[in-house]
Amino acid sequence: MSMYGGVGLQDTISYEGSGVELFHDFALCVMVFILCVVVGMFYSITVGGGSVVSGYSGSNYVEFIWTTLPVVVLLGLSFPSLALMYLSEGPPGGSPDLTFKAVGHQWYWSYEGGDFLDFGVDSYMAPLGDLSEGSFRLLEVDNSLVLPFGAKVRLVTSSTDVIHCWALPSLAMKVDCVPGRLNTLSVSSVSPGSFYGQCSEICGINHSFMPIHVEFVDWGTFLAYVAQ
Ligand SMILES: [Cu+2]
Repeated sequence: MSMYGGVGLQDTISYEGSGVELFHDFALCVMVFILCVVVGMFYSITVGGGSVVSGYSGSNYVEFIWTTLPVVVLLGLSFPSLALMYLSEGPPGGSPDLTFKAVGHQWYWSYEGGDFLDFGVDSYMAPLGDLSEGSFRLLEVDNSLVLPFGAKVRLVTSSTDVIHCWALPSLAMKVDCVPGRLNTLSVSSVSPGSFYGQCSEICGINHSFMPIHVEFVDWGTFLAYVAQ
């Protein structure tokens, strides 16, 4: 369990998600460094009487540093950020093992399997009366999305009415479902398990009641599920 699991956040289960977690840590380090420098300078100028900065008035050297350093920092943040953005849309040139479609409706999800022509389920939030002990209130659904773990799954999202957002924190993933548009994202888990998310776009009165439940299972279980 990473430090995020320790504070109650969900651990990531994909390579892309681990990349996002690493990038977050890196950006946080950069921000803490900048904060320390700014606080140090502020302290030096006010309480310290400006002893550190005295003698640098009109210095070309200092102006060069404070112009180029932010550029270097921004470039250092932009490259891993762009790399992650492209990575989250799937491996470059790599063909996915499976394609699934998640369509948002007011207020439920429907899933279609592009490789299994007659596969399609509607996924509604399970009513409170149907919950058993240990299940999650407002997060359980009647039909969850079952996917094989370790497979490269391409998820295509869209919507039939308003903008929804298919979000799964364990995959560090959040993609808008826009009517008349297809957005693509790569969904792959390195471990089996049950993961929960919610619609993350304020989409109407029952916005909070369209949860997402993805189960990552082995290929045998997946094929048996699809064959049903
Ligand atoms: Cu929604």
